[in-house]
Amino acid sequence: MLRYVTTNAGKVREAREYLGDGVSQLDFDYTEIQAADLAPIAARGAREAYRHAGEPVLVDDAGLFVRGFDGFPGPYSAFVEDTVGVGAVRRLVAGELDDPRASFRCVLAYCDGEPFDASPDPVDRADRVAAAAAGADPDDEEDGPLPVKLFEGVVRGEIVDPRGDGGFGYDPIFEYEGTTFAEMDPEEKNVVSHRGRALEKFGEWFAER
Ligand code: ITT
Repeated sequence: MLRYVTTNAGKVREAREYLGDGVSQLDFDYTEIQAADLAPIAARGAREAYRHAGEPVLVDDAGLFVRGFDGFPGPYSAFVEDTVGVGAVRRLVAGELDDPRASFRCVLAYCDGEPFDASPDPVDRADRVAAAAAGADPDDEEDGPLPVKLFEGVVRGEIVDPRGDGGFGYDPIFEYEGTTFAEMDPEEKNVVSHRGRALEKFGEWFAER
């Protein structure tokens, strides 16, 4: 059984659309390190979740990147949603920027404790260096970083006044080709969304595995 690691039920709903019933939620709050990119956060989370669960895991780290703010809130999207809310992000963009462009990004990180070709870009280099500096043996499964495979999906759109009741998080203020994600049903959103695109890549690779 593949465990989809998240505390967010909205993510699991969308993942099931793609991966079917062979996936179940693992409600595990892994440690989110501070990083400018999602990839190292997801990779680290996948290792921690695998060590916790002992079965194949898929970690989903996502965020909203506003172009005119150099990617803010990005990896801090959950913190910003929990503190000031998505309406404040909309007001900030409307008040400070002439450019409403933004992207949603999702990185899926898979780990099952077995060796395989890691992702082309060794995003966990910093982890490996830190682990080695701390005296870990990178070849020791218990000690060093486990192999992780990453799949990324991106969708570009614009920040708008909130519309729609569906989805979750920033969906009401993210418009894609005239429709906000909150105005789409889950199937429609999955076809174009950051998560749908990452899930598609993962699904193809996992079917081969
Ligand atoms: P987990 O870490 O437990 O998976 P989370 O909701 O905290 O749950 P993230 O750390 O990936 O997830 O935070 C991403 C933030 O971006 C959070 O505020 C989400 O609500 C939001 N988000 C992620 N995917 C989204 C999507 O498809 N549509 C709208 N908002 C999304």
